[in-house]
Amino acid sequence: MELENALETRAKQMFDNTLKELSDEETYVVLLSVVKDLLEDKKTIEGPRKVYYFSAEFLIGKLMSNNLINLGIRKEVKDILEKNGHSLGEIEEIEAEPSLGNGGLGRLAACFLDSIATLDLPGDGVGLNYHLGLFKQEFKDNKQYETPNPWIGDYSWLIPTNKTYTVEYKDFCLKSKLYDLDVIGYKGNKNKLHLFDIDTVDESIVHDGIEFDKENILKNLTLFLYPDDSDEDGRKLRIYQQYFMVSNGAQMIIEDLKKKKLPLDQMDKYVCIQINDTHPSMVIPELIRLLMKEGLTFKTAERVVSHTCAYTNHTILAEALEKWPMYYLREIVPQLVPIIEALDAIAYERSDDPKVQIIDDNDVVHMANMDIHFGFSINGVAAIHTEILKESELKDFYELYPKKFNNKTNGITFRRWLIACNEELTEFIDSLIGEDYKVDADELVKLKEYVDDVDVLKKLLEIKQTKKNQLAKVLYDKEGIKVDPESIFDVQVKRLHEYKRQQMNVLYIIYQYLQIKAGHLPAHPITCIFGAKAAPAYILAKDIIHAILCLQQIIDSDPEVSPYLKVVMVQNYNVTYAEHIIPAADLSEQISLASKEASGTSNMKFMLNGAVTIGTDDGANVEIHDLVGDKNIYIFGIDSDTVIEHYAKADYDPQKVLAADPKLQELVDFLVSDQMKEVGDEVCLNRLYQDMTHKDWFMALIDAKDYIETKERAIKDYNDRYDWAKKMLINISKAGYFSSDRTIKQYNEDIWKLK
Ligand code: 26Q
Repeated sequence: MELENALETRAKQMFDNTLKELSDEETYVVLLSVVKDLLEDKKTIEGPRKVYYFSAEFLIGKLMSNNLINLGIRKEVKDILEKNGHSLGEIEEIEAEPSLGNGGLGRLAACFLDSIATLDLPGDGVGLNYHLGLFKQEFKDNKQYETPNPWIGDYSWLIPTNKTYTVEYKDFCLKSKLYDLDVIGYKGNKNKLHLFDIDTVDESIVHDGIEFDKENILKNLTLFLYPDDSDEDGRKLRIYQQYFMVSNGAQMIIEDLKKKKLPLDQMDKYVCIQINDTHPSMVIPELIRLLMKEGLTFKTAERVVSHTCAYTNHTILAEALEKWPMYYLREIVPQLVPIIEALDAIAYERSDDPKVQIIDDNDVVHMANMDIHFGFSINGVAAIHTEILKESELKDFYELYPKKFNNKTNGITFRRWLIACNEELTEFIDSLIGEDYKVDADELVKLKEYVDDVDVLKKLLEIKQTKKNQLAKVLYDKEGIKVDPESIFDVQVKRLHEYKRQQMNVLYIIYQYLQIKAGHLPAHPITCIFGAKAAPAYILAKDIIHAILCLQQIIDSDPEVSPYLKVVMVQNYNVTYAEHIIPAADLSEQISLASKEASGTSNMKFMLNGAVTIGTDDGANVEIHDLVGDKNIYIFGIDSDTVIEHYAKADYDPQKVLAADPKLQELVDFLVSDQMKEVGDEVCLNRLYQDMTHKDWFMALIDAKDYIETKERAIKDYNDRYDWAKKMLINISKAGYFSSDRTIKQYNEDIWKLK
């Protein structure tokens, strides 16, 4: 009643109307305003020690549904709205998604904030308030085009604060403005996500898609998430952004300690900074610099910062490890240069091995190296990933600092990835094992008791069908595409990258297409669903998107094939889309080249929603495999040791693989067939063909045969519906391990030690 009154009163105040009479947009604004007030009233989590999660990305997604769930009022709000002629689902649609991240790393940061608050740990996020999130993707002529993706309208969750700091660059100073977002724990108290911004950002400088003047820092500093780093101005802007984030964050932390009259030379007792990949690494020299300004000696400042900062590594791809030429830093943040040089000298004293230097012989700064020398913890994000770091990529560091290395297998928040996106499954699980699993995810193992219960299995299949029907509607509404909800939904959604091997999935589709043309129908009709954005300057990734879209068109216009095979690549895959797609998936494609996917997190989301994984023994797939056993996952491909050996010996040659397998050659040749060229761009298709047949750096061809055979087996198995439902149930029951609550407990026990 209280809530209903609050909504009515706000409707009157804001729109001089009753809830019933409001438009959906107005209803959203009223609800937003009331929920923000409820959040404001929540207690802030406090404690003797606090973690600050520094990250260039927080891919938070829409917030309404999540906030309602965590406040424990979703059902009540839904009922009130319904009574007044509104649907909560439709109201939630109105919110613009803040796409403040590229993919896994940014989404992980968002899941972590949810779990930190849920576990009642004091911990805030520190990042940037990008005005335009990751570009919006549109398809035209079977190609990707990028347009701006604004999310901050007249009404948003952002809370303007009076906090402001001065950030110094070589030639000018910028005054920051801090916006906060409340992060509420599940039925608990709150922390904050601090997003720094400047007042002078000018969205009107964007033209021709997402082009803009990269040199005008005053107008562009927080304009975009990660501007293109394919040219020098883009890379420099990245440094401006990163320094802005870390300097503001560091100043805020010091100000807070001073306000509480805590000794700065013991900062490590009160504060822990988790550095999310190398993007915030400049926080190390910046904190040292600021502490020295406060009167600490370099030695004391270096010691205290080294005990405050911890680093998470998310990749072993060499090209993604940030290295900045010293001359960039001299040009942008010269005040950090003497500090980095002093740190480099200390590192050199500890080891003169060139592989562990901070500044290399070419005067380039290796950010990860600085983190490892001057952080107290370094962690990988899945067991196999951490082992690879220790045994190969960061071996020399591991020998130097064995105790600093630890693993923290990633996790996902069940509040968003089950409770919010799959109400049907949530209610069913509640009815079987109660609600304790929502705060203790391991409780999900209790579902195993039902593995032979035909009624339970039947209901699981029914729920999956419901989610597939819902997705079919979304695909029709958003893309104008009709899919058969009775077909297998085979889903690969993730950033487009060669190592993730969407191109291998393409070969499977070609295989299936040719099979059907030859009169061999698949064991069950299949809908291959893709969602992926390619970095604007990543040519080959765009070529792969092009190939997928061409195949989509060819298959769609072929009545002989389309009843059995369908390809759908959705436009602008984002968190909101994921929330529709993942609950509807039957097969989860996790097919990276073994050793290359640090963890993956969508694999966990699919599993939790009852999809069965087809994948390589890579990243967290390895742990999923261990948990569910061979019968409940489809593993294929060469293992990570073999991959690492091929790279070491440089002996992989796609031509050899093709020469030994004429059928595979036929599939690859289809990429440049007349049929493809009729609907596609010859240049793009030839380029992809050349790369796959002469380079294939991520060895798609080596695994293609095994992949195709394994997928055929999965599709056959799907027809034994009860046996498949058992696999679904086992996957769900074992997903508890992948709750980010577990991950955060481990971060806290081993690294942060907050309480
Ligand atoms: C680096 C230099 C210059 C420009 C951009 C970048 C850059 C930007 C984004 C480098 C990396 C990223 C993002 C990486 C990422 O999302 N990694 C994923 O992290 C997930 C969470 O740990 C893992 O599950 C995935 O396996 C990993 O790919």
